[in-house]
Amino acid sequence: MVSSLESSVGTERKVITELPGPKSRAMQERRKNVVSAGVTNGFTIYIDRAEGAILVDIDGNHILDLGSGIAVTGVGHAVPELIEAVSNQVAAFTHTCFMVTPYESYIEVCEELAALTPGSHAKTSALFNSGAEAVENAVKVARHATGRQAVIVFDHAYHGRTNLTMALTAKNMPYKDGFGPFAGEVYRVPMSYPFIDGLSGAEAAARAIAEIEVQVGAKNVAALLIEPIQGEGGFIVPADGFLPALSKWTTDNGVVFIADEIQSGFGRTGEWFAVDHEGVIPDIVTTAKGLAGGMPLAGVTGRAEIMNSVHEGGLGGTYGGNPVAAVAALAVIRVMRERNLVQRARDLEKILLENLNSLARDVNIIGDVRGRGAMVAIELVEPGTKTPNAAAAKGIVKYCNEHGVIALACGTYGNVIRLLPPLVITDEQLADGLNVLAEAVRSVS
Ligand code: PLZ
Repeated sequence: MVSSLESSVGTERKVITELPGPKSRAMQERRKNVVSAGVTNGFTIYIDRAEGAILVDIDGNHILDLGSGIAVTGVGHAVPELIEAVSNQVAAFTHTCFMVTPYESYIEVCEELAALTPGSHAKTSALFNSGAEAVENAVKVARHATGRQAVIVFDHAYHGRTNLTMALTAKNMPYKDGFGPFAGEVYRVPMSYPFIDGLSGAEAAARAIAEIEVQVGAKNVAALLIEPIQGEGGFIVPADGFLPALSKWTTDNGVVFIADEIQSGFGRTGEWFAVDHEGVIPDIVTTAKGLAGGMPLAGVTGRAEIMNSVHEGGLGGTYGGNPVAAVAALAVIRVMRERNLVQRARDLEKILLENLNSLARDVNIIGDVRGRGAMVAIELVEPGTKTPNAAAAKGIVKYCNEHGVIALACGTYGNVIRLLPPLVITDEQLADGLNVLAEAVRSVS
């Protein structure tokens, strides 16, 4: 399938076949013979090209993307600056392996990560390919730096699908079931989940800390690893004060505070990083997804004395910080700055929260509306209760998909619909998407 870069996709959602269309259905049949059944698709429309917030499928349908490939294409699809940077780099060289013969763009990305991540202390970074790989390496570094082993993680956490990160991830199905044994020295404590537990941030932190001290012992803890806003677990925004209290406890106890900002970072929440909303300064930050606009790149950025405590040659990998991905990240950062997309995320928050809160007043199955920036969700419940309503979430996603809107479900109980639009989405596009979502919610109410 050859796409023409010149062809203009336009900005409007346009559904011209039933969805998935006939060509996508045929493609789905074809894949069954050769693609592992273990890899599934949220929505089996096959994509031909994309621009801004619009995906065009092989049947010619124009689909509105409210998922950004799970928070990756924050700058939108087919960004000219990114196309140019990547094309030039492909022509210059695609790979040398940074560990063999280095190049400047790797250093530039690390300079940007040092500047953008919270805190003015000296920082160094190492680059990898995927979020899971970044999290694994952050844990490796924390263990090496502290000489301790235990890692604290939270209920509802998601950190990846590799062996260590499966252990760090909370949810069994589909991530862990039958894939053990899992890595050891991982301890899970309760998250702050205001809609469910009603606790203040200080109370929820005290509860978590008490469990750590009783069941693990502070002096055994290498790292406390947390998503400042949980992603896959249900867009759970902890109560104010929870993250600062945990951060203080880690500092007091020589524990490395690792913020997994793979989903919540890179401008998504209306700050460069979600911890910035509460002035928390992590010892290590993991990044991926939005960092490179769709090219595989991940970063581990932390206090220089922690990151540099690792012996020479202790960190690396063939492709980590690949030059094509590195220049893509530099282009993304330039576009984010020039187009003021962090501020745009705040504007989107206003529209999203206003709209969804008003919808929540009209129907009886939305228990909670929450999120920051362009990372906002609704939690679906049985009417008048806090009991998860996964069937409603499923019905809503299906309705949206059939009407040409990509919306993603998440949550430990599968009852949360999350919106992660590209930050470049127009007001008109967002209004259109929210209309479809409202129809979807009403259709299952
Ligand atoms: N940490 C906070 O959100 C990836 C997972 C999709 P990788 N989330 C999307 C799926 O079902 O596999 C994620 C994340 C947080 C780590 C990761 C892992 O990042 O790039 O998928 O390895």
